[in-house]
Amino acid sequence: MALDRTSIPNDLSAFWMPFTANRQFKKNPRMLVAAQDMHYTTSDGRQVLDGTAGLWCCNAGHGRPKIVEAIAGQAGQLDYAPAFQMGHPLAFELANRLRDMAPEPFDHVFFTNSGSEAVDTALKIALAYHKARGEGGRTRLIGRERGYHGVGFGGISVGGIVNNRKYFGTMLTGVDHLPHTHLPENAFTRGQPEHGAHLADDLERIVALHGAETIAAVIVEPMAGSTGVLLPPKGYLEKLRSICTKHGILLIFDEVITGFGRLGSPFGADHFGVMPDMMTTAKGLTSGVIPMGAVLATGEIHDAFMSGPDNLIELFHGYTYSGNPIASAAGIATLEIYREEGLFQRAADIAPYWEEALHSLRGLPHVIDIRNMGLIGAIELEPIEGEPTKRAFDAFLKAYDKGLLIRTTGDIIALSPPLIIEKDHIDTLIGELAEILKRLE
Ligand code: PXG
Repeated sequence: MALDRTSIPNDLSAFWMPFTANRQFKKNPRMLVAAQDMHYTTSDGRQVLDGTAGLWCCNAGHGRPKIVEAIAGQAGQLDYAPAFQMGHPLAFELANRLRDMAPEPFDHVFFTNSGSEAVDTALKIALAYHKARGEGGRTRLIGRERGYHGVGFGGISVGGIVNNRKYFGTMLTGVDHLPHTHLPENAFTRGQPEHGAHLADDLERIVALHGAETIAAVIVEPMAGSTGVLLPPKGYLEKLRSICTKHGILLIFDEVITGFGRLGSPFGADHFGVMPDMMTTAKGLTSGVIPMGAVLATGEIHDAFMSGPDNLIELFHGYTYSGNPIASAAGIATLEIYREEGLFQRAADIAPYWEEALHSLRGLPHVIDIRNMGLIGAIELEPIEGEPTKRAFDAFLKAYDKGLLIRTTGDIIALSPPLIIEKDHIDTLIGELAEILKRLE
């Protein structure tokens, strides 16, 4: 008989929950026990509309039979194969499909298990790439204020979110940060804001300060998600690209959120028409079903490692689960769903409706900014004086009670629904949210 896993366990103490107010949660837990398409089911039997694709990851929606069958079939066929000095066909297959989906210069794929690992991998490849080319003096890494690049030491070092950094010592040394791109004059912009391309020029200041020959890479999210949806001003990414090229610095786009259709294109690089040298991905790669990440690199980067005797390992890096068979099966099935259902185009097609709906919240109490791009939206609320984050978190709790899953960061409500969302889901999500905002203290 199947175990009943739908009731709340009677002891919640052992699980130390990530990025969670553990004591508050355990007093009043919010438990999800099932999911299908656009909805979660809670332990008390309620349907909750998924306004966030889980954590920005379930781009194909939930409970997709093709992915479920691929995982189950692969678990029975080949559950695990050693990742080092051994191979299995599905990892190669998935790498090929990613190469085919990615913009042209990206023809090599390094698998990881998460976005954090993808970021650390890309930073390490950048350092080793320069060393392989005889420019081992390029050791500095440049991130950006308010950037989120996961929680590994590399990621928090180049990241720019103070609470993710300040408890954890000195992190990597030799890191500098660009200013973030969030300017008050861009409030209520639809899509890319007008003002702020000049903020990329700060890279020239950093180069002048340290010397280009000491800088390995710049890493940015093409659109910063986790920190509250900060959009790149028009011309900004182009400037970063040209300054990096001018000084021989690698440009890494962290596409963990912007990859796999979130902006209506395969990657943010396609959407913005700016090509970095590496892209980090995760989340939507398997529609969140199985942990997996990947770094996509250009041939130029890959080939720089391919010298010396054939029997030497070229890159001393990898994970036990790099290209895991079950994750690979999930990834292949996910990419097939995206292609068969045209989900990236679908996101692009519904984006104008999404934009209109979001901006209809303008003028409601406490709303100080609304931002959107692709199937992403952010509603920024005026913080309660002396109690930052409380107002948005109250909205989150009220939304959950009303059957909506939203996400908050600071006093910003972030929305990123599965790409299968229909117009009536948008009406429900935004309509209910409007009612909540009207009654918020
Ligand atoms: N880079 C970016 C741009 C991300 O958004 C990571 C790296 C790290 O990925 P992993 O798989 O190691 O978590 C992320 C993750 C949120 C939220 O609600 C965002 C993330 C994770 C959890 C919550 O904003 N982004």
